[in-house]
Amino acid sequence: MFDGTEPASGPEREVRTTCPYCGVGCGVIARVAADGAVSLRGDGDHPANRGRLCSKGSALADTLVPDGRLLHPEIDGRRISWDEALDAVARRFSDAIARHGPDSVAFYVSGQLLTEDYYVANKLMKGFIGAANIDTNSRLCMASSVVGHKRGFGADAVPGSYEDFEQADLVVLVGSNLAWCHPVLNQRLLAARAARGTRIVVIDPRRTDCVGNADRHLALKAGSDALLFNGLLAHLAAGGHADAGFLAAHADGAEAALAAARADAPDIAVVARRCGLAEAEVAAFYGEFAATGRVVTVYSQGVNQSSQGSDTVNAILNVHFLTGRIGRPGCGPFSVTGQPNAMGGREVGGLANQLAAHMGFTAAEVDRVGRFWKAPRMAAKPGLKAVDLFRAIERGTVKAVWIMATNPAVSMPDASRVRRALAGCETVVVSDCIRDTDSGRFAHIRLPARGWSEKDGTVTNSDRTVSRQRAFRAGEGEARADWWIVTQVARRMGFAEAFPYESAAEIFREHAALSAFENGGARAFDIGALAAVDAAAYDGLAPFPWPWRAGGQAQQRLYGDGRFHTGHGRAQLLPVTATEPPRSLPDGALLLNSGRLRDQWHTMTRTGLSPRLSAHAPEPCLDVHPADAAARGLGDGGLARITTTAGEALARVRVTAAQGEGTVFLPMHWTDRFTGACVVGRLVDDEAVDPHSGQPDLKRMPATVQPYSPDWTAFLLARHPVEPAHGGYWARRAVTGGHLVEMAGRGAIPDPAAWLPGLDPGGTPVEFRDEARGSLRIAWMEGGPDGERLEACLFVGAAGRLPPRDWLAGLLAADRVDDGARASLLAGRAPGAVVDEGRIVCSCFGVGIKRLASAIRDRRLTSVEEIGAALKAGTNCGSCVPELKEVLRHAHQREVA
Ligand SMILES: Nc1nc2c(c(=O)[nH]1)N[C@H]1C(S)=C(S)[C@@H](COP(=O)(O)OP(=O)(O)OC[C@H]3O[C@@H](n4cnc5c(=O)[nH]c(N)nc54)[C@H](O)[C@@H]3O)O[C@H]1N2
Ligand SMILES: Nc1nc2c(c(=O)[nH]1)N[C@H]1C(S)=C(S)[C@@H](COP(=O)(O)OP(=O)(O)OC[C@H]3O[C@@H](n4cnc5c(=O)[nH]c(N)nc54)[C@H](O)[C@@H]3O)O[C@H]1N2
Ligand code: SF4
Ligand SMILES: [Mo]
Repeated sequence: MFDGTEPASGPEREVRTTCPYCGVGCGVIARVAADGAVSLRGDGDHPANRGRLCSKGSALADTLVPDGRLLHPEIDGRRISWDEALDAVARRFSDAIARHGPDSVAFYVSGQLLTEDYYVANKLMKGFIGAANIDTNSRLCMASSVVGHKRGFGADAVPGSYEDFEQADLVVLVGSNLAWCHPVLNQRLLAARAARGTRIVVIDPRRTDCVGNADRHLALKAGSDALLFNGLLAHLAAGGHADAGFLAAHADGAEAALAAARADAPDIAVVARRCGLAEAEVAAFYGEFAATGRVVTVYSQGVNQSSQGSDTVNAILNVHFLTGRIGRPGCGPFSVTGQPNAMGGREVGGLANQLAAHMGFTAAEVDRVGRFWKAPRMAAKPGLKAVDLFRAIERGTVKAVWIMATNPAVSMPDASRVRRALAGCETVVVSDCIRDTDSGRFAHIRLPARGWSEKDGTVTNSDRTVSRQRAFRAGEGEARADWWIVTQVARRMGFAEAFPYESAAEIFREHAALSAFENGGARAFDIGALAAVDAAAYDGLAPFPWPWRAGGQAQQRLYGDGRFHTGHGRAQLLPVTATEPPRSLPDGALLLNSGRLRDQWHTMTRTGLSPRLSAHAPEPCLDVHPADAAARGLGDGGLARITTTAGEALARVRVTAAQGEGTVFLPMHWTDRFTGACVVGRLVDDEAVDPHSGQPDLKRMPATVQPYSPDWTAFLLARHPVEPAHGGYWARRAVTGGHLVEMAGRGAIPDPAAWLPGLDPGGTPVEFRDEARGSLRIAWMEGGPDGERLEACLFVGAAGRLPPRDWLAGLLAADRVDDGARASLLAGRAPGAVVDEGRIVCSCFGVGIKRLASAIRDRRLTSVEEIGAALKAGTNCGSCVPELKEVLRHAHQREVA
C-alpha cells in the first residue's frame, strides 16, 4: 500500500479515491504517470457518481500544488521539529488539565477530517482527557438534522439512498441549492427528470440555478418553512391522505402533531400570508404533494441553519410519516450532507453532545464505551457546543484549544468574537495543510497536515455510503496525517497503550468493532462486518452503505420494515409550532442571507488556488433585488458597504431579480486572505441559535446596505499573492501564472510602496504617470535569455477607467512579452482584437458571459445543446448547464422585450 510516505515516482498507476469536497461523495480515479504527473477522472464504478464529476471535482488537479502549504511544524512562527511540536502540544494541554481540570481544554474539529482522524480525536478527548469539549463545524452545518432525525427516527440516519432521487415522481428541494452544492446529485435528478418526467419544486427565497429546471418555485419568506410544512400536514390530513395503516402500525404522535399544525396553519390563506406566497401557489404545491405517492423532500442549510432548524426538520419528517412516505423506493425525507465526511463525524461522535458510535451520555452508554476503550476518565456529560465553546475561550475558562481542518475565524457566526477569543487564549494549536489562514494567524503552534491525495482513510457520504480516500502522492514537506498527529500527542500525554495505532486500517477496525459492541440492533450505526478487516481488505474496500452488521448484508435503504430506532420501534411525529425569525428587522434594513457559490469551497484554501474555479465569481458579490438597489442608489457592478450590529463589509454589487426583494445574499467564501473586508461571519451575530441543536442561524441577519463610491480604482497582476493595506476595497484571485488584485478606494491615490506591502516582483519597474488624468501604470519586467517576462503590473486610475484585465493576465501567463505586447502594456490599451470573456460561466472550457452573449445573439443559438456544439461550453462536467439555461432565458427575454 502506498501510504504517502514514499516518493511518488515509479511506474504509471491508477488509484481509486473519493472527492474531498461535498457530501455527494463522488468516486475519483487518479492516474499517476511515471513522472508523477496526476490526471483525474470520475470513477464509473462508484455508486454515487457513476463516472460524473462537477466543476470542482474536475479541477481537483489544479489544487495539487505546493502553493501556500504549511511544510513544517512551527511554534510562534518559528520552524521546529515534530518531536518538539508534539511535546509542546502534549505539555500545554496536560498543564492546563493539571491546573484547571479537563474542561479547560477543547478540540474544534471538522467534517473534513477522515473518519479515522475523527475517531482518534474524539477518543482522546472523551475517554482519556475526560471532558466532552470536542465540537465540530458540523454544528454549523448538520446539527439541526441530527436532532430532527433522533427525535423522529430514534437515530441519526438518513433513511434513503441516491437512487430514491431517480425513483421519485416529485422531488421537493427545501433550502437546498442542489445545482451548485450537490451538482452530481442534481445531474442524476435532471437525468431522471428527462427520462421519466420527475417533477421538481424549489422552496427557497432566492431564484437559484435549481429553479430553471423546476416546475414550481416557492419564493417563501425566509424562515417560514416550518409553517409551510405544518400547513401541508394539516392539509394532507384534511384531504384524507393520512396513511392510517402505517400510523397504526408504525408511528406515534400524529394527533398531537396535527393539533399543533392546525392551530398554526388553520387554512391555506394563513399559510400564504405568513409565508409571503400566493394562495394558489401554496394550494398547487400541497395538491401535488398529496397526489404523488413517491415524494423525496431534500433539505439543507436553508432549513438547518435556522433558530428553528430542528423543528423545521421534524415538520418535514411529520408529513412523510403521516402519509407513510418512507422506507419505500422514491420516498422519504433526505438531508443532503455538506462536507465529505459530515456523516462520518456523526458516526464517531464528533459533536460535543454525542459520545461515539451513535451513543450518547446515558450512564449505560458512558459505561459501555468506557469498557470498550478501557478508558480511565470517561466524560460523563456533553461538552460545549461551538458557539458556547468560543465564548468560553473568550471568557478564559477554556485555556487551550486545538483546531483541526476548519477555519472558525471565518466560518463561525460573530467571527470577530472568535478572533478576540483566539487572540486571548493561552494555547491555540492549528492543524492545517495551508500555512496562512485567518485562523492560523492566531496559532501558537501550527501543525502541517497532509491533505487530500496524501492521506488514507474513509468518509461517509449523504446516503450512508462509506468510501475510501486513498493516498496517491507523497505528503508535502513534513506534513503528517491527522490521525498520526493526534495519536502521537495522546501517547505523549501518557495514553500510549490506548493509542497504539500505526495505520488508518487499525483505527477503522476499532471503530467498526465499537459500532457493533453490545449493539444487538438497537443502534442504527453498525458496521460490525468489518470489525476484523485486514490491511489488504481495508485497502481494497469497495464503497458500501451502512448498516452492515456482522454476518449480514450492507443495507441501502432503512425503515422498509417499519421498525424505527426509537425505544419502542415506532416513528415519532413531533408537534411543531412555527415561530417568527428571532431578529427584528429595523426600518430600511434588508435580510442578509449567505451561502455557497458553484465553484468555490468554503474558505477558499483549495478552490482559491485554481484560476478556472476562481473565474466564475471573481470577486465577493452582494446580490440585490433591482427595487432594493434602486431605493439605495446601488448600481450593478458598483461597490456596497454592508453594516450589521456585528460588523461591516465591502462587496461588489450584482443587481438581479433572482434575489428576493427585501433580502440580499453574500457568499460565505471570502476571507481576509482574499479580500479587504468581506467575511460574512463577521456580519452575522451568534445570538440566534436553535435551542435544541445549538446550530446558529446564519441565513437571516438584518443588514443595512449603502453604496460605496470610490474615487480611484486599481488592479495589480503579480506572480506572488499580495494583500493591499490601503483601507479601501480589494479582492484577489488566482489567474494563470499569478494573482489579480482588484482595488478601489477613496481620497487621493495612495503611494503604491505604502499600500502594497510585500510587493517585490523583482525586475525593473517601468513607470508611466499621467498627472492630468490621475492615472499611473507600472510594469515590472525581468529580462532573460529568451526576452522579457512580465513579473507584475499595476494600473491605477480614476474610477471606472481601466483597461480589460484578460489580455494583461494573458501576458502574465505567457513566458515572454513581445514588442507589440510591451508597447500596449505601457500604453495601457489592449491590442485591437482581444476578446474579453467577462465572468467565466463554463470553467472547464473557459467560456465567459460576454462570448456567450455574442454567440447567442450572432449565431442565433437557442438551446444548451447548440451552445455546446458552438462553444463546447457545458459539454464536460455539466455544472454550468443550469446557468447556460438562465443566460439563454435572459437573452430570449431581451429579444422579446
Ligand atoms: N460549491 C460548493 N458546494 C458545496 C459547498 C461549498 O462550499 N461550495 N459546501 C458544502 C457544505 S459543507 C454544505 S453544508 C452544503 C450546503 O448546501 P446548501 O444548503 O444547498 O447551500 P447554501 O448555499 O448554504 O444554502 C442553500 C439555500 O438555502 C436558501 N435559504 C436561505 N434561507 C432560507 C429559508 O429561510 N428557507 C429556505 N427554504 N431556504 C433558505 C439560500 O437562499 C440558499 O439558496 O454544500 C456543500 N457543497
Ligand atoms: N455565514 C455563513 N457561515 C457559514 C455557513 C454559511 O452558509 N453561512 N456555512 C457553515 C457550514 S455548513 C460549514 S460546513 C462551515 C465550513 O467552514 P470551515 O470548516 O471553516 O471551512 P473550510 O475552508 O472548509 O476549512 C477547512 C480547513 O481545513 C484545511 N484542511 C483541508 N484538508 C485538511 C486535512 O486533511 N487536515 C487538516 N488538518 N486540515 C485540512 C483547509 O485548508 C481549511 O483551512 O462554514 C459554516 N459557516
Ligand atoms: S458533486 Fe462535485 S464536489 Fe461533490 S463530491 Fe462530486 S465531484 Fe466532488
Ligand atoms: Mo456544511
